[in-house]
Amino acid sequence: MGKLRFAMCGTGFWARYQLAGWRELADVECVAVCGRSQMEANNFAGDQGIPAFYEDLETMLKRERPDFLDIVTNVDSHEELARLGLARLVPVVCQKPLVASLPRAEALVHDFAKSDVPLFVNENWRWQTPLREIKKSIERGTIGKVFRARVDMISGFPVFANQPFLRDLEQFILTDLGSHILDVGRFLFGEVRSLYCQTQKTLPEIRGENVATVLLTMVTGATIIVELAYAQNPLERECFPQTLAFIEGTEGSLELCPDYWIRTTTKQETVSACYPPHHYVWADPAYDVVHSSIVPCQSNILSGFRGGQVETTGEDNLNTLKLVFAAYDSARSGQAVNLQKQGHA
Ligand code: 89V
Repeated sequence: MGKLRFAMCGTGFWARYQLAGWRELADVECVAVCGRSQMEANNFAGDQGIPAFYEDLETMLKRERPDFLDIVTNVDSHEELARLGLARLVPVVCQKPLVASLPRAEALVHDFAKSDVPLFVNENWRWQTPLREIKKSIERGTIGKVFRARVDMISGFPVFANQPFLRDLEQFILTDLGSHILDVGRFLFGEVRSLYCQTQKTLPEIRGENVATVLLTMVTGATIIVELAYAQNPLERECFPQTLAFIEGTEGSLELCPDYWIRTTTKQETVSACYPPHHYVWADPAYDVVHSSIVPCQSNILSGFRGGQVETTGEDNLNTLKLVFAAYDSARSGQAVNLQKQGHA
C-alpha cells in the first residue's frame, strides 16, 4: 500500500497537534482540511501547508476521496461527521469521547462494523511513555498480582483557556478526562466488574461536574480508585497533565511520581527511573506528555490500515465509554453499577 491520503475535519486547538503527529509518520499525508467556515479552513490550510480547504465535509469527501477522515472537532459534532464519512465508506479516526451518549456511540460503532468500514478512536492517553513502562513492569510480574491501585489526574491548570467549549459541557470531567483515565485503568488492569462514583461541581462558572472519584472493582478482583479534578485551586504540585499512580501488588509496588519518575519497590530494593516523554518541537510544553502520545497512537492506527492490530478501535473504546456513563449513573443513583450484567466485554 502506498502513501495514505487523509482529510482532516477541524481547525481548532487540537487539530494542529493532531496534524503535527501525523507528520511525524512516514507514508501518510494530509490532502485537505474542512473548517466551520471557508475563512477558518483557508487560514488553517495556509498556516499548515495543506493543499485544499473546504467548509462542507460532503464536498471535501466527494472531491478528495481520502483514504481516511480524521475528525478533530468538539464532541457534539463527532457523530454527524463520522456518519458522513461512513455514507461514503471512508474509514474514520475520531477524537475522544467518541459520542456523548452510550446508545448513540453503540449504534455508530455497530453501523461502521456492519459496513465493514474501520472506525478508530484517537485515545492517546494510554500511549504516554511512563504509562507504557508501568504496563510492561506489571506484565513482567515485577510486583506480583496487583490487588489495589490509585490513579490520579488532579490539576489546578486553567484547562478552559485553551478549550473553552469544555465550560459548556453538561457532563464535563468524566467525559473529557475520565474517558482517558478510565481507559488507562482498562489498559493497565483489565476489564471492570462494577463501579461506584461520586461527582462534585466546585466551579460556578462551568456547567458540568469538575471533580470525580470512581471506585472500580476489576474482573481480577483488584480495587482501583480513580481521582479526577480540575478544581483550579492552588495545589502544592502542579504537574498538568501528568497522571500519577500508586499500584500495590503481592510482591511489591509501583509509583508513578511527578515528572515521570517511576519508583519500583520489591523485597530486594527500591529503584527509581525517569521516563520523560519525547519532546517534539511542535508540542506545547505545557502538554508535552499528552502531545507526544499522539504519535504512537496514530502510528498504531496507521498499522490498522495496513492489516495490523489497533488498540483503540471504536469497539474497544465502547468499553471505556461504558465506564464513563456507568460512572454518571452511579453518581446519580448513589448505587454501584454492575458492568458484567450490562454485557461489558
Ligand atoms: O487530551 C485531552 O483530551 C484534553 C485534556 C484532557 C488535556 O484536557 O481535553
